[in-house]
Amino acid sequence: MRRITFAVLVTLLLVPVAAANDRDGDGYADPTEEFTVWDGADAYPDKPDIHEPVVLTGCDPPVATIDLGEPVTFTCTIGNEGPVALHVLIDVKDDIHLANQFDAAYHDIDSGEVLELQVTLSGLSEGVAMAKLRIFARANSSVNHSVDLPIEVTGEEWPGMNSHSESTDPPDISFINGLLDDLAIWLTANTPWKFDRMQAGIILLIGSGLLVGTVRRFQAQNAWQRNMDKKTRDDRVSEARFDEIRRGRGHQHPIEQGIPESTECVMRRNGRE
Ligand SMILES: [Ca+2]
Repeated sequence: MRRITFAVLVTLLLVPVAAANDRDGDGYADPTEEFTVWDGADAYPDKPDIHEPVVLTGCDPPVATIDLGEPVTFTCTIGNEGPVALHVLIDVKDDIHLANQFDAAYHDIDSGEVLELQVTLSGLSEGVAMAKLRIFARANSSVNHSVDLPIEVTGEEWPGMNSHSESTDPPDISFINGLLDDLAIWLTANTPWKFDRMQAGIILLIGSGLLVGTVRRFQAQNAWQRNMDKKTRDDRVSEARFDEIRRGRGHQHPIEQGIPESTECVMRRNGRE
């Protein structure tokens, strides 16, 4: 009985080991579709002296000096040196002096493939900062590889910040503000009340609304007048036609009356004759 229990225990202990292949015998199972390097498999299944995934990294520029608000973009390459495809999580750990604009994401890197990423950070406060590009190649382990991104943030405000914001903002805003300021000054000078830019804007809005209303009314009146003119013209034409017809009938009537009269006269005349 004891021997049977021992045999069962030994078999149970050996089953998982026997199920997972370990070609180089370093204690790390060979990667399969179900159990990948990400899950903890051997990244080098044919080398007994190595099992952790190795990535080759580099970022350009190696060092950067930026002003407050100024962005810097590093071009980083992550190459998979191993014989097995890797599934990795890449993020950027920022610093108190930096604003991070890099979105962490998962990537698949084939054996021998080199991934290229753009990492953008900008200066938040003055100081010497150290951002880190981090590559996690294992699900249940700490950072597998990291690249230092040393950045010095000066106390100066980046001059490009204003030109940048000006180029992104609609340029006509300041122009309108200037106009409204002029209008406010004019209104204050020419009325008993004091006007600021906003009030001037409201007045301009109401004024333009009234102007549009007036123009529309004027256009409507014009159209109506034109129609009336046309109508009276048409009326005059038709009246004239009626007159002509009336007059025509007037002329014809005596002629029509005249003919029988004249015939009668002729007949009478004939009868008398
Ligand atoms: Ca190995």
